[in-house]
Amino acid sequence: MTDPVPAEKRVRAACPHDCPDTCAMEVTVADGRAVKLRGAADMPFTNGALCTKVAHYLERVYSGERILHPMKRVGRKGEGRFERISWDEALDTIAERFRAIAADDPRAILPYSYAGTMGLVQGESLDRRFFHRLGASHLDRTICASAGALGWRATVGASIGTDPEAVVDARLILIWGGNPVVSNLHGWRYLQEAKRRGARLVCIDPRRSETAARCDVHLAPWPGTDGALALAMMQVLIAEDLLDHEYIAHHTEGFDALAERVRDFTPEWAAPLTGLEAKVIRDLARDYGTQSPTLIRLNYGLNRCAGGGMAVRNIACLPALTGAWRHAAGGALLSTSGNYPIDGEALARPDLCPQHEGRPPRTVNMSFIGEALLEARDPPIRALYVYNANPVAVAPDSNRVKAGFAREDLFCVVHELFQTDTADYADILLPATSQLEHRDIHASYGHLNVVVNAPAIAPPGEARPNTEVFRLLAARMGFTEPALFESDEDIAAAAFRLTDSRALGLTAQQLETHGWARLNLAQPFVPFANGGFRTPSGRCEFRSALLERRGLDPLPAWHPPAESPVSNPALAARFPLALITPPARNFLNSSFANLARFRDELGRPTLQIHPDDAATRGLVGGDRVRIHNDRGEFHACAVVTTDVRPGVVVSPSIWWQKFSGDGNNANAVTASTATDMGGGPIFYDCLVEVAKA
Ligand SMILES: Nc1nc2c(c(=O)[nH]1)N[C@H]1C(S)=C(S)[C@@H](COP(=O)(O)OP(=O)(O)OC[C@H]3O[C@@H](n4cnc5c(=O)[nH]c(N)nc54)[C@H](O)[C@@H]3O)O[C@H]1N2
Ligand SMILES: Nc1nc2c(c(=O)[nH]1)N[C@H]1C(S)=C(S)[C@@H](COP(=O)(O)OP(=O)(O)OC[C@H]3O[C@@H](n4cnc5c(=O)[nH]c(N)nc54)[C@H](O)[C@@H]3O)O[C@H]1N2
Ligand SMILES: [Mo]
Repeated sequence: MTDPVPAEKRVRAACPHDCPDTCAMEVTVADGRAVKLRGAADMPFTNGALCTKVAHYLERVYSGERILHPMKRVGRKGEGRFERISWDEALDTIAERFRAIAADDPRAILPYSYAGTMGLVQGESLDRRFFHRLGASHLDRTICASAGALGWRATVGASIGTDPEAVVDARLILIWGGNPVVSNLHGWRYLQEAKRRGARLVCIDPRRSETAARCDVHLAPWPGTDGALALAMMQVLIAEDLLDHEYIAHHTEGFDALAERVRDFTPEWAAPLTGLEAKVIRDLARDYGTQSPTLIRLNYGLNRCAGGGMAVRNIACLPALTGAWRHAAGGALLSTSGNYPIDGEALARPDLCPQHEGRPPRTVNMSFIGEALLEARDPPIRALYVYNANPVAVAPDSNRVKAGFAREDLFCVVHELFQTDTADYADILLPATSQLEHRDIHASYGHLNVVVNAPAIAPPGEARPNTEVFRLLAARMGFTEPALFESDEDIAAAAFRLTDSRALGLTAQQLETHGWARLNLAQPFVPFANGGFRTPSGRCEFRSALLERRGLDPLPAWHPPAESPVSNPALAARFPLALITPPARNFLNSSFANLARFRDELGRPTLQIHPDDAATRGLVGGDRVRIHNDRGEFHACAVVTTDVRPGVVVSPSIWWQKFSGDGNNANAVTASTATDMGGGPIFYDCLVEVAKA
């Protein structure tokens, strides 16, 4: 007699999506089918709740639109017509093409991935090892946060800041370039609690976002001018001596040079640049300099502009001037990711790269994939392997991106759950697993916990995890290094450098049953109360050694937007409106945008425009409009609203082009220009004109 099969089991999971909240989840499985998914009730940050999207994750898992089998292209590139093939044929075809190209120059092969899953196993382990061993071009993963990350690192030293669970005791909170109600919902709960306890919330955002509408004060600067606002705040703090002199003396570097630098950056100077009144700027600085504790929750919205790196750097200087870092609830937070002892080299094994004389490694910037595909020489890109990403929809200047993907001589593999805009251009399309069908382990960039993900159900059809495909491909290529064949369990177990076995306070096995663990940091966690910055000097660097070494301005400075009436009047004469395209609440970048529930709810792409701007163009709400500039155009339905300031238009994103009505999305008009630091894109630094379609 065998034991009866338990009717139901509970499996611990992690939300895989690119969001600071990295929720711990629990899946209920009955007869091999996931029947329920909920936020873990025992994990304080998740607090038993999921966002509107992931609450319906099972619709994604069981969607009839999942890719179930390997396929090869039968139509034209981009047409999206495919025919089923076997895994053997798919893998043989890829290995054969890769071998032939690598015989000439393996750098002609380019992996392309971002954060379709944030898991360390499915996102940055065997994939990296495989392409390293192959000698392929490296991908610089800049598309989201590289400008801000570098501006922060230059100042503070690492992606470390205030404990997001400690913010409840702050008195004044600046929510700067972030929209947590949409993009950091669980973090918003703590900010709301602070408000309940009496904190004043100030939101700095060119539009009245879902978050701005719930704050005490909304300041709407012109996009890309946050750097000027922060400089003016510093000028006021220093001129009016609203400083913590002891903190500055012991824990900062370069104060005298900073004071000299900002002397002329008065609120009167910043007013015409930002579009805010000088008095408003001065009052904000005075509030910031006299309240305590003050918290700045800055986010990546403000780093998607030409001066995005310097803007984040300028803002990161503020809490060191006032000593706000002394308080658990004070300071500033951009990302928590630097707290995790992730063993990047063990995961990615850069030592597997072949050393060829006279053939230096090549790195390609993912944000400008259109240029790379169309213009790269020495060698040109001949093969592309896309996974965890949808570049045709999300990369800037998509007409160029599409032209690159349409190259007949490009061999393109796409590994996906769904037939995205990018998948339409694949020569070989492979079926990928969802988070419920593979193993992983996750760090977070918005809290301080590790979250594990155990497989809950069998993959549908012939879907396979990223790691499994790279193991199979490595064998087909004749590679023999054991690191290319490691199991997901072993990779997960080695993902964190746990030389101090108490770093998590739990063993790997305990973690698997418990599902999550907070990093074993000091409680309360006040990272820079006594200095201890991760910069070369160990101090908060008003004068940055890192930037100086890179030949950049070592001091805070004003880096204007690339496209604005002030910085580029000639362009603004033709395209006077600043377009920003932040995430729609129901989409996660371009993920979920294909699911009927969310697409139907949003209906179609919209463009929010101020009544004055609508009137001068003869537009009324509901009009179909054409948003255009020299790079391209897309269509949307006009929403006339005072939620946007005059001169600014907003189109919540990221739509799939094939579902947008006109075959384009907002990235048809965004620019392939790089940020001042980190080589990131400038999605929110984009001038357009709007007309009736
Ligand atoms: N629901 C949902 N959640 C998400 C995502 C999603 O697509 N959907 N995406 C995830 C990802 S990948 C990321 S990186 C984060 C992004 O989330 P956030 O870091 O919050 O960034 P954004 O949503 O890009 O922009 C936030 C706000 O900045 C404003 N903004 C635009 N330009 C400027 C500017 O120049 N200055 C200032 N001060 N504000 C500006 C926008 O209007 C927007 O309201 O969210 C994650 N969470
Ligand atoms: N105009 C405009 N453009 C933007 C932005 C914006 O605000 N405005 N935001 C930018 C930002 S912040 C970011 S981070 C990028 C995001 O860009 P991407 O990281 O490309 O994000 P997604 O569009 O969500 O595409 C991820 C894809 O990975 C797939 N995927 C998920 N899990 C797996 C898996 O396990 N295996 C495989 N093989 N595939 C998987 C999903 O189905 C999905 O199609 O977009 C950027 N583009
Ligand atoms: Mo992002």
